[in-house]
Amino acid sequence: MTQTTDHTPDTTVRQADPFPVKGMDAVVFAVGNAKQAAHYYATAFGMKLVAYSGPENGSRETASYVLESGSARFVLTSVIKPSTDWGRFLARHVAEHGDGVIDLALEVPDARAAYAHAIERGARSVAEPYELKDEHGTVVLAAIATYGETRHTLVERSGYDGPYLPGYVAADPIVAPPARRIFQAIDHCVGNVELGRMNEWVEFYNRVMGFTNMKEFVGDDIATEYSALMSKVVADGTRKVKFPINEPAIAKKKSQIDEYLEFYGGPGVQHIALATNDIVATVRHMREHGVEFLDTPDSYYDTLGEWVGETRVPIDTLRELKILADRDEDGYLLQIFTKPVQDRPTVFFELIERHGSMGFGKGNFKALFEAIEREQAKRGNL
Ligand code: TYF
Ligand code: FE
Repeated sequence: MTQTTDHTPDTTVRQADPFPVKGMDAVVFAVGNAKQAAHYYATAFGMKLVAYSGPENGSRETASYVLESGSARFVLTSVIKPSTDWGRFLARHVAEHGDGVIDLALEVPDARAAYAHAIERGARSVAEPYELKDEHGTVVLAAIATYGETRHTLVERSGYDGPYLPGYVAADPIVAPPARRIFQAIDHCVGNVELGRMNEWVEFYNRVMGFTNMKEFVGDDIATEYSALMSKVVADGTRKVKFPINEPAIAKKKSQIDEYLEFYGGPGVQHIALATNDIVATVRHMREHGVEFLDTPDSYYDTLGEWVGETRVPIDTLRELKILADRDEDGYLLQIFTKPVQDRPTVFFELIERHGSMGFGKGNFKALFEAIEREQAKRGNL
């Protein structure tokens, strides 16, 4: 067969993405003590403090710490003395929900267009488009509401070259960062919503952001058998931004989602999955710095090799560190879950090392949910 180069233009009628996103801009946490939280993410998660805003540079109401690891960016905000609606919102948010995520901020090429599209499609406005400027350039922001009190700020950075946003100054690391960063990106951000509301929120992302459903989900079958939750995943056209949505299911035992809703005081972000290319090094670093992970019984590893096949990491190492593995038609993944990272049984983290698989660890749901239930039982919430 002869190779020809086709120079004719592609005339396929292709709908331009109505809501293009560049990726996650930041995960913003409202916390009781941002100074100490920043220390935790710097030491235990190996993140690097890059920017700060507080009384020393003109922010008298709030203190915010910006930490990065690769493309992942966390912003930790505390109120110092409430004097505006924003300060009062933060104070009440921490009082009602404990430490939690207030914003899954998305970087977009055009914040005004994204906002207009979202509002036209029925999103609730949290902030109309506005500009922030300093010597590094201009950023355009707008915000829309999602589940609970969570929002999506739409961030247009067009060439802005400051450390985060106008109002922030560059900051030096809190501790020397690890020799190699221990995670590189945000893989997905999961929301918990009330019983019966999952489909509404999936449709919200379909309609408002043009996100489409991924094939992985937890349906009735798994829910009634052992998970006590249902879950669907929406993602943007590039699959860079992935948002699973969980709701409780009626089962024999109290759902882990109900436990979250009770202690968070409503819907909110349940877990943030961090992508690593060396989960063994990541877990070792975090364990050495006191992060607690869910336990996995030895029996899981006794049969793992039979169905998961060859992985980069020997089964004995997975067993030692309690890392889970799953395989599907596209490849495999390694994953592990922390215990909740505050006293309330609410927000936790996942570490995930993907090798082809675009899934979320369906093969591990049983082992994972049993491990979560053991923790629920210890807390007296099962
Ligand atoms: O994000 C996911 O879908 C996986 C599995 O409460 C999962 O991490 C699903 C629900 C849940 C905990 C983990
Ligand atoms: Fe996950």
